[in-house]
Amino acid sequence: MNKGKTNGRTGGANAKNEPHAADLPNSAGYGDQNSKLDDLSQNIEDSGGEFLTTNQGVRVNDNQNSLKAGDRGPTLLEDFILREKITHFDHERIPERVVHARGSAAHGYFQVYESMAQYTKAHFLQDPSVKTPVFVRFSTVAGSRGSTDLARDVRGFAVKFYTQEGNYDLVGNNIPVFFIQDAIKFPDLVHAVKPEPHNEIPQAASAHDTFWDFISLMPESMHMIMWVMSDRAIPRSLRMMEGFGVHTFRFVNDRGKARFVKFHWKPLLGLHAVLWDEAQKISGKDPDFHRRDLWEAIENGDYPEWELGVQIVEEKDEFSFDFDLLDPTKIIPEEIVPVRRIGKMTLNRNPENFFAETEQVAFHLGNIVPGIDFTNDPLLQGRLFSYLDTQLLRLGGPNFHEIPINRPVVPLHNNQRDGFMRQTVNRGQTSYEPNSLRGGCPFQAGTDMSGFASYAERIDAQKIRERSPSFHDHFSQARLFFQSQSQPEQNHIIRALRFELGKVETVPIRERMLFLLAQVDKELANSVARGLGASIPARLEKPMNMSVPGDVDPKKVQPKRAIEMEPSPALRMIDNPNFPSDTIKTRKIAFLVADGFDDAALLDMKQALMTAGAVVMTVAPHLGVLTGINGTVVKADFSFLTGSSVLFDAFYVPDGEPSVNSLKADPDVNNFLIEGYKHCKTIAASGAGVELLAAAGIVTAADEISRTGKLEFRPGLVATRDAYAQGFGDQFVSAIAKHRHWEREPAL
Ligand code: HDE
Repeated sequence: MNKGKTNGRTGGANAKNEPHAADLPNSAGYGDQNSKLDDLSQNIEDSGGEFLTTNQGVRVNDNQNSLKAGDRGPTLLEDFILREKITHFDHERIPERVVHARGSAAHGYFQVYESMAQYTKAHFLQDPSVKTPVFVRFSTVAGSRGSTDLARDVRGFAVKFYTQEGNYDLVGNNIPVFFIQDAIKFPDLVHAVKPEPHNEIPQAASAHDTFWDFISLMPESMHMIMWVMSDRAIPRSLRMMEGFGVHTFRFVNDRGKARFVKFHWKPLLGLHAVLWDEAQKISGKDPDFHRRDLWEAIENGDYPEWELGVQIVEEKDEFSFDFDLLDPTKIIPEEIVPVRRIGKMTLNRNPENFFAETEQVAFHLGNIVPGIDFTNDPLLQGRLFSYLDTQLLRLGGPNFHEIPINRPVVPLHNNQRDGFMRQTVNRGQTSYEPNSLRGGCPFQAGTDMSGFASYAERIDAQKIRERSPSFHDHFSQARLFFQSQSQPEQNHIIRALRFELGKVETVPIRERMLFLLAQVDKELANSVARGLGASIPARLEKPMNMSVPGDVDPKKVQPKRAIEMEPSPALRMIDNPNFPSDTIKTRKIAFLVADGFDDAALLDMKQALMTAGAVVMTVAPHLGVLTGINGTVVKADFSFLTGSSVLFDAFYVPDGEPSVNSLKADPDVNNFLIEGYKHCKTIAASGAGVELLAAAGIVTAADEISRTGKLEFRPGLVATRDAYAQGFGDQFVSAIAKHRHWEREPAL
């Protein structure tokens, strides 16, 4: 139904004849997420129970045939219904984002735990009873709109807070540092990583010559490279990754006192990743894996949650670190400045319409509210220009703030007018300030009326194009990251580098990379070199024709002073002390079944897993329904054709001879289990189900003899010939909670 209204709130200026500055922070009705839903719903049209019309409201009487001269004659130009429909269709697409094109989003709300007034006057960080609506868009960076979710890539993590002081956008990533230190290098970085321009290959992948050519000449990218080669770049779920504001920002309190702040999002489901082999297979089996996972979790009521963390640094401590707070290739290790968790964000509603919301949402680092401010990080400063600029093109003009998803929940009053697609009907004679004809409206707001005033930082400098020497150490934190990883995670980084550089065809690029990796960690470089069948060059060979020495000057590559830091457990994903390691909530468990399963063996285990919060799905030789020996009927969620081992976290084969015998006859079932085993996932079987694991070579006769009554034969292999063994379900749950059993992974 078309509610027949548009733009209820944007037209704040026309809704009341005499808007007043005092209207602005008016809280009534705006403080919870439902108000944002109401706001959006004014534009919702769901075509339910209505006649089909043209865009002019004329009812269409035949939507099957164009207007022709006779039933076999030519189509007539007069057919305005056909022309309108085809013209609209021809113009349906807008340009995709130049980066972060592939995205998935959800609505939710944020609540602060306790007032942060001591640090910031930002209204949404004052009162724990206020629910601030948010819209969050996750994305990959390099791929096009239709590319796979499972690319090895940074994930965008952009949050729009619809606060009562206007929109605040925290436009971050799932990695706390960036490739480059200065915005002027961003177009080069993006051109290097995108498909190569001559043949548009490869899509959504960094494993190609131009990316590594650029990186091998940009030592400042080395810390970020460690992160993107780690499992952080292939998350199990968007719900299981951290978010970071990356830059250092400022908090400013109502007395004007400023402090530096770094923002973190900590997922309550913990940090989890898939293996690279899985990622590549998922890209074929379900390229929408992350999008589907987020959508389904919200539909199931498993609302994803993150805590907002802050690291606060007093201004007087600006220079007390071994790195520069303004350098976006550096973190502040949590062991030096702890992360304080100050509030929680819950995502609880899927978008109504992908295009209207996820595609048209426009985030901008410059959308900021009083109490938060920028710093002079040169990457941040460049971003401040880019977002509005790109959105003018992508969203077709200067009025995209009127699109429902971008509209603030507070009224807007200003003298900006007209432009393509202007929706607001501004009333009155004046569109300038100062004016007397409208009593001076709209007024400037004093800082005591939530007027934004920039932090008055003192600047006294020469105008130069230079990089501060305090930005020159490119390796200490790269090393800190690598050395803070668990053994399996280090192995994954090495394998990722072998894979990526193995796809590089130009040998000198590989060699330059090996040289840079050797500055990070000798063993890392040696191990990558072994995989490439190459050796580490003694010096960095600069290409002959290189015109810009700058940071790629080999002399600068050697750090003046290597800073040694204690490993930081907060940087790893496995056994990271900041996250729970005992939950299997929302993990997907596949039950491998056919007709003739043992009813109780299936139902009891299902109950145990669901009680622990997991999602149980059946995979069977055919779709439709399956019947147990005692008549229980269950639906087959997948067949072995539509499902795949890489889409699940763990597997269970219940007892029931007829069921197990039909599974044994299908070679796809073997592959399914062997692949799951190879990916170090938990596998369980009861009664005759153990036979299936034996047939796949996963359980051996020796295993059975040596286990002496234990339910877990080997890490992550939980099996019992007794279909109803005591504690079987609990054992399976605790094995799944380990996420993966890395002991099974082959050595490098
Ligand atoms: Fe972005 N970035 N970026 N970026 N960025 C965009 O804005 C840009 C950077 C980030 O879901 C674009 O509307 C420059 C860092 C996210 O819609 C564009 C520089 C971080 C998103 C742009 C950076 C980000 C974007 C493309 C270097 C993490 C997706 C479309 C100076 C802190 C937001 C658009 C969404 C999107 C420019 C670097 C995060 C072109 C110039 C660092 C999450 O404006």
